[in-house]
Amino acid sequence: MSHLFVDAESGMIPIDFYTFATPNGRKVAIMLEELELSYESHIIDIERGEQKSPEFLRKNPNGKIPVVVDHATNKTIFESCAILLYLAETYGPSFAMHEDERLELLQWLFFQVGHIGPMIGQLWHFKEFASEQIPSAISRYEKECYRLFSVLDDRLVARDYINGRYSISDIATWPWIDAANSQLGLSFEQFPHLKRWHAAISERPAVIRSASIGHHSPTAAFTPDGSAQ
Ligand SMILES: N[C@@H](CCC(=O)N[C@@H](CS)C(=O)NCC(=O)O)C(=O)O
Repeated sequence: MSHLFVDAESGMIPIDFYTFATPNGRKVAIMLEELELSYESHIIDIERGEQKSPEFLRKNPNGKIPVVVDHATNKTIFESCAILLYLAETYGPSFAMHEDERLELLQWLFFQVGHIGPMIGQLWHFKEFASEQIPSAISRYEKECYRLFSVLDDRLVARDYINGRYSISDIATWPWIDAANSQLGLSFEQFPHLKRWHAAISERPAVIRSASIGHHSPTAAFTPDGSAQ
């Protein structure tokens, strides 16, 4: 496994991670922690619109977190699943997939990007943030979220993880399922395999450590041994 440390001469942390405490930010936080990379996290307060500042738009023209700037390779990457793929391919041999696994992995990664995130995101909006309560919108998205829960539950009947072994499709999906359950009150009662998968990932040390990243606190830099700088 590649480890990046603070460059002794420049004192520079190789990876800058721009984030906020949301499911898309959490995915990348989990991955950085799983890989034990050295990085510095920077809060971009999306409630105050910091993601639309000219400086941030130069990093992501779509004006959303998360973004990773890797000074070791001189790359700036937006879109959380592109970041996961980049980190897996660049620093995570244990996350690399054989060619025959790759196509299946991509399908579940795109399933997360195209369905899980947007549907749970819409439910979140209509349940928590909309200026008026629209029961038909809440019921439409809740029904669709439970349908997606059942797709995942079926997939997990005969597998520990979405692609068999723990992979970036789990890392991409878990923060949304966790938020749907803990923030939006969606129940796992009818979905025992999803519940077991959720519980197993919740216990991973990297996932536990990632919970504090993106919340307002003094900017912290994390090193492979977990200490803050
Ligand atoms: N498809 C994007 C979605 C990113 C996204 O929606 N980020 C949200 C937070 S989870 C955001 O920055 N929202 C602020 C805004 O839309 O202005 C990804 O996966 O990175």
